[in-house]
Amino acid sequence: MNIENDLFLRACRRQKVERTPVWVMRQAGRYLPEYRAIREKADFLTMCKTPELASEVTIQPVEIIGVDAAIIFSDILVIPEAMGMELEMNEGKGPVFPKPIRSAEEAKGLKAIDPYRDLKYVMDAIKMTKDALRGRVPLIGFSGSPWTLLTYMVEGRGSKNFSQIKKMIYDNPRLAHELLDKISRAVADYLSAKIEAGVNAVQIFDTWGGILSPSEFSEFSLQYITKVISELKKKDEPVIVFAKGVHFCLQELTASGADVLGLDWTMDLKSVRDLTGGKVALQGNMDPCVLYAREDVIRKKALEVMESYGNGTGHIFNLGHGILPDTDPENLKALVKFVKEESPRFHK
Ligand code: 1CP
Repeated sequence: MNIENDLFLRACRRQKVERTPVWVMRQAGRYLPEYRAIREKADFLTMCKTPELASEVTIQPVEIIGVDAAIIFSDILVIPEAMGMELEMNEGKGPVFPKPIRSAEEAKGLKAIDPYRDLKYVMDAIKMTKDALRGRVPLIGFSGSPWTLLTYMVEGRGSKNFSQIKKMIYDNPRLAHELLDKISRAVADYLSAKIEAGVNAVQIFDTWGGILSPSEFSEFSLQYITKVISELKKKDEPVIVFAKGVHFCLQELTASGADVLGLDWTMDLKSVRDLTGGKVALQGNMDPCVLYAREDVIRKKALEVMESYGNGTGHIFNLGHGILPDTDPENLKALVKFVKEESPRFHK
């Protein structure tokens, strides 16, 4: 099916665009009253597993905010669940694996996944969403990186100092590598199935890459991201890698096979553009907290991001991490409108 507004896909491929495309990470979520209305009636995992609900909240930001891409509603933690780990989504406390994996014994129960069977609900949600979008904008599929998934599987929940996963990489690196290998297989199969089901691009979230030193990042995260990308069955759909806090490894990430690097707000787009030599497109990178400010501040900061990238294609406007749940949707609307109005002059 032809896509009516394909600015996002053209920018990913560094082809000419009339203006800078814009979407935001976590755009389908709690900051939207329309999302909360559905979430009141169903718990989070039920929403993920009910294609009608997942599809409805995926489309909300396209219709309400006017973003240039949709991202399928789900979570990165559905993979460990499909591999056999019990997952609880506790109200207010976030996701928890009550039986984290910290030893070879505990790792034995992890299964290889068949995404068409174990994550069929995601594929069904993608197909339903593609139908409902009727080609208005592209649909993005995503996964956690093997490293970020392992972090949750070992810690059992969000963490402050990541002591359990770090203990594993120093005390039993062989086990960490065995697990990362297994997870990489699952991620590659899962993303390949999502592409087959109809997503137009995929994003790999390496939220916790930045807790590692440069050499450990190469060994425990980058290596496996590269493996996943090389094992995708279809190669036409752009691959975005968002690795938070890895300013030390951007050139190496450029060689991972990614088409686009997602950047957090601690990096300067111009420097990264120079460093990566136009080999990849860049996505980002306004601090999500700017959306707490008045509209004139939001405009000023958004303009700084666009000016920092400069002229020409290859920039996808986004935040430097997910939008926060207490953001006023009106402020996001104003941001998206501003990027649409202001960006054509960077593409003359
Ligand atoms: O109560 C609720 O409604 C649940 C809140 C919520 C939502 C809306 C969670 C639990 N996950 C999601 C959706 C989600 N998660 C999307 C939706 C698509 C979109 O609109 O972008 C995506 C892409 C994710 C990805 C995700 N989940 C990441 C990577 C991105 C990031 O923000 O760094 C991570 C780390 C998770 C784990 C997770 N799931 C949920 C929470 C609260 C967390 C963070 C846990 C923690 O570290 O404490």
